[in-house]
Amino acid sequence: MPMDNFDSPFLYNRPKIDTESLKKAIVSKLIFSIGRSPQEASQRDWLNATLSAVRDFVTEGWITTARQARAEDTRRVYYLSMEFLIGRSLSNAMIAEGLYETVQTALAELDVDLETIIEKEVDPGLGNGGLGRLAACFMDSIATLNLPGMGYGIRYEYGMFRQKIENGQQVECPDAWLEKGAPWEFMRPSKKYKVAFGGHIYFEDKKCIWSPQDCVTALAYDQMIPGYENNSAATLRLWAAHGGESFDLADFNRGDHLGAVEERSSKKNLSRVLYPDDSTWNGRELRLRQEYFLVAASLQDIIRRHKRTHKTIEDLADKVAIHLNDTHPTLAIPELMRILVDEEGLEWENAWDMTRRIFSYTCHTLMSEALETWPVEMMANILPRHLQIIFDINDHFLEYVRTYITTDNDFISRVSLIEEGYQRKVRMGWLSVVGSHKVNGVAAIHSDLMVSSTFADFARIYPERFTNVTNGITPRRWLAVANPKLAALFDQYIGHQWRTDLSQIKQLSQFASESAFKRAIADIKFENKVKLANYVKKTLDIDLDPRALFDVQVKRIHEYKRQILNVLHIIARYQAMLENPEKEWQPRVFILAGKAASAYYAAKQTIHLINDVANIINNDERLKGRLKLVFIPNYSVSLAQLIIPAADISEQISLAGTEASGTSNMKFALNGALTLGTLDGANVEILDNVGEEHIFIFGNTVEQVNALRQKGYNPAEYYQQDEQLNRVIGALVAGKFSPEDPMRYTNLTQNLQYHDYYQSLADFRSYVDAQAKVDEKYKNRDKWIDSTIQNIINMGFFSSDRTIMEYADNIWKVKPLSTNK
Ligand code: 26Q
Repeated sequence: MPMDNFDSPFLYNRPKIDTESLKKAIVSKLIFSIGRSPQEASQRDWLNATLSAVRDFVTEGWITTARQARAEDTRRVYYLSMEFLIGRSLSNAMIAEGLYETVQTALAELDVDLETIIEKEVDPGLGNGGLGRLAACFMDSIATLNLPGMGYGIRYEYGMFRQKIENGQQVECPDAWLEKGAPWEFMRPSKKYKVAFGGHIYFEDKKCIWSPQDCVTALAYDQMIPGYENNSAATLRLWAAHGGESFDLADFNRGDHLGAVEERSSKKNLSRVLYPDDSTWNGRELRLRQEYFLVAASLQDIIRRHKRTHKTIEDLADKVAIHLNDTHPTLAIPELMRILVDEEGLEWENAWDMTRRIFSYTCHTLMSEALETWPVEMMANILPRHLQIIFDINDHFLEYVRTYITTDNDFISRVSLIEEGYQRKVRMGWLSVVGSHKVNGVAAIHSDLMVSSTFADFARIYPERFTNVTNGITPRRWLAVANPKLAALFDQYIGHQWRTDLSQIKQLSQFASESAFKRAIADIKFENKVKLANYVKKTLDIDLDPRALFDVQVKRIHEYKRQILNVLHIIARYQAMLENPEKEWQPRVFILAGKAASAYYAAKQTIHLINDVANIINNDERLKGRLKLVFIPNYSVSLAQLIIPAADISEQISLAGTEASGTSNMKFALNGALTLGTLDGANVEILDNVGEEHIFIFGNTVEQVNALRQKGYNPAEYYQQDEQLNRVIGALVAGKFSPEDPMRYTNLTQNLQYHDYYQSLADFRSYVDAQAKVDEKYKNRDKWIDSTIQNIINMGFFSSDRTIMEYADNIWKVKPLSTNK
């Protein structure tokens, strides 16, 4: 490897900095970068000075990593995602650089409390939920494994809305996360690309020419993603739209939130706001423009980088792998074809072969309403050349299908990239499958269902293309950062190798029956519960008893995730307690959190109901504090880091066959909560790993769900036959939880009684029974802790390092760079 003439005094065998030097570094940042004296500095000034000092440590490794990747010239992977939910940077970076204690001491000597300033850092909400957080865990693993890879996304000016609860209801506030400055990012004024839209196409000889109408500039902002103690860092490059010339944005009145954001400024642009939808697809024109914006800027950047070191574009597919995080960046497929054919002059066949070798695609859903399709007419207006290319891809594809598979016209119209009908639509999922060499689901059951349902026809055409890569989570953020005491305990027992090789956590099994170890685990859980209880007291003025069982469901609010089932059980428990107040009830705290898409009425009603029920329960003195319900507003990565380590029970109760994987289920288990869940998504693999004594599984299986649907599911049968359920529904129908507005939940109850698409009532009985088993088990705290430990030590498989190595080996074919010590 050629040696760079980059001699930093820190570069090799970098000495850990001492407290005095770090103090000087922070104060110097405070004075010279922030422009404040220590006497005048606010907590935020200290935060920014500290961030800036810590950032310097990451930067050196980052620069070397980039140089090394260039020098080694191996194949690289580019992860394209409309969302990256990276969370706060400071703690994670300090831990990655081995600086935590030194910074803490240095600040303490300056009379600054590290914990206080950590809480002041903004948490960039550049994602909706699971998919965005997965992308962030992947970046962390790419950095830690020293893989030649990079992420591309959008630097939304407004991330996911901030959720407030007013009168029990969700209120959306714009998330102006950049207003406080973004001290972690690097603006790259030299990395600018034009992105064109609209206009028309015409042919000159056989060559297609696109004459666009509008143009916007994409400007790069880089975020460093530090690897764990490896003197290396990956790049997450986010594009911001700049000076959008003459942009006529589509109407933006999708609920108050988006409207409010739009009105705040006249400088409309493409990277203004993240669409706050997950799971349901929303065909807004601006969203299509955003998707193309990401794709066009990223591909120009990738190709520029390639050309800088290679004479020809012909070997692009040997050097570049591009991963599509769901179909959101799938326009990259026709965009690459356009570049190769129109701009580079390659033959169609050659270009198509390269394209397919370059792309791979992950599907994150099973629900048909989540599949992206764009009206042909809309695409013709915004991306006429891409539409033309998609038609051409379709022609070649259908010709192939006709030649190789004897089939009927029905099959052809099912697999066509264009959905026919009153309004013709481009099917982005189909395009992703056809244009990629590998397609994966995100948990074993999901990948199986994918090939038997959503992509069944394609699995016949391309059986070798489909595969599974079960999701994972980074143990750095989700154990070391989120639960430092537990992490320290593990370090003490088995060393700190588990941080980069989570399978080592299994070694704790030798201490699993030692009483000192067990007590330490229980004590740490208790401390985490106290911490959460303090937060709830401070922000919501509700008293929680940390000795109670903490039962937690935190995730986006969606009918398929069945927060309603959770509420039905809480009401049933409430009624049972009132009926039999003298019984020895296990004290319980139910905690829920999550955002509802702005236009999703049923999800918003669910939030309202949770708060109404909480109000009644929390103020009912007959319960003597043995039952509490709290909805914690504004769920985010940083709140997850507070809530998850405090949980005893992890609610993963989606209808079987609807949750592709779930990832919070893994975070909870790693932090010692026991899963109460259905046989859905990654719960199935968690069951396989922890064993059935250490998990509470209930509810219908996918097969039973389908059978029920087939025979005609009738929710009435369930509540008529189940007295307890009948009373719960009865109370809701009678408006018992909203006495001032008894009709408030009429829609919700009617829906449950007559439709109940997600079969909550069918699973109610087994859910309530499973909840009784939870109480029973919690009585024997010793056995409970045994199960807690079994959950933790069997989470090795769920590290995103394992996930990323599977992608690297089987899909991307990229290898780690030689180490950067
Ligand atoms: C698409 C088009 C227009 C507007 C919005 C969207 C959109 C945005 C986000 C559609 C879907 C999403 C997010 C989906 C998501 O988070 N899926 C989750 O992915 C996780 C990681 O694989 C899984 O664990 C979850 O099961 C899955 O629900």
